[in-house]
Amino acid sequence: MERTLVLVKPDGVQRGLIGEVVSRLERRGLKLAAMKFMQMDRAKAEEHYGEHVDRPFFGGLVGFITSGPLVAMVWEADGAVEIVRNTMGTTNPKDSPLGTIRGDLAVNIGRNLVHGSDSPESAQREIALFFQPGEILDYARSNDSWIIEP
Ligand code: DAT
Ligand code: MG
Repeated sequence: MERTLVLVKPDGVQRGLIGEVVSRLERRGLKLAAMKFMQMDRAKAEEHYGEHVDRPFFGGLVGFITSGPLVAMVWEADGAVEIVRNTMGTTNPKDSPLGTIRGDLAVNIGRNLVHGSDSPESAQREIALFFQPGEILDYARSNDSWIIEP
């Protein structure tokens, strides 16, 4: 089953939106595989966002993501990466459709509440940054046949 990394960023924690984000992903039908409340240090943040190192917003982004606690999660589904991305909405909340997390709950690109991996390859890399293999749980979900056609 495909896995993706989701973060409720420090703005989401401060605004009391952890439950809202988790609830939307649960209700969509994604399956939670791992969850951790933590604060990223500078080294981890620079590695996580390494693709953006040369962008003008990199310093602000690293400062923001390390500024307070966040929730890191692994969610599973067939096509989990794409499903999470379209549940989150577009990078800039200003352009994000209503009905998405960013479109409903955010207004600013630098405070867009959530992170979701952008490809299965990124997901593997990012999940390994946040979780040991033993922290990602494989378990039966009793309502699976009502969410996924067997
Ligand atoms: P996403 O988080 O949708 O995958 P991204 O990987 O392109 O977006 O960028 C990572 C984060 O960096 C994004 O969530 C918010 C911030 N960011 C991106 N582009 C930005 C910009 N032009 N100005 C300020 N912050 C930006
Ligand atoms: Mg990205």
